[in-house]
Amino acid sequence: MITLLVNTIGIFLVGLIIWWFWIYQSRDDSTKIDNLIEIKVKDGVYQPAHIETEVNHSITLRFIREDPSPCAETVVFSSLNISKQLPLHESVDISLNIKKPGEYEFTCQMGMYRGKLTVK
Ligand SMILES: [Cu+2]
Repeated sequence: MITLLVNTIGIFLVGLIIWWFWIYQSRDDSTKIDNLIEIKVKDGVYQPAHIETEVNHSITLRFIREDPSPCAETVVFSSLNISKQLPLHESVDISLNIKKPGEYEFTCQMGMYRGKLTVK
């Protein structure tokens, strides 16, 4: 009877530790970044390809490249002078806070992948 009780408490504590360190903490991490937008780089398109934000507003674009072709390996925001390598299946964050309204295109280095960030 006591063994059963000890085992039950043990399992409960293990569950609590797992919840605290993995589930609870990981949820906390994702809320630290405001306005996180995940963009998949796949099948010749950015998904989503059109993102809207406001001036003086911080956003983070998280690029996840799932296309192994070399075409997809760089994302370029030419009007912002940003160019980033995208390793396959890894996420790459680009944080932006744009001061001027307008349309900012982002493409791969050959311009086959195309996306647009609209800042209002
Ligand atoms: Cu390309």
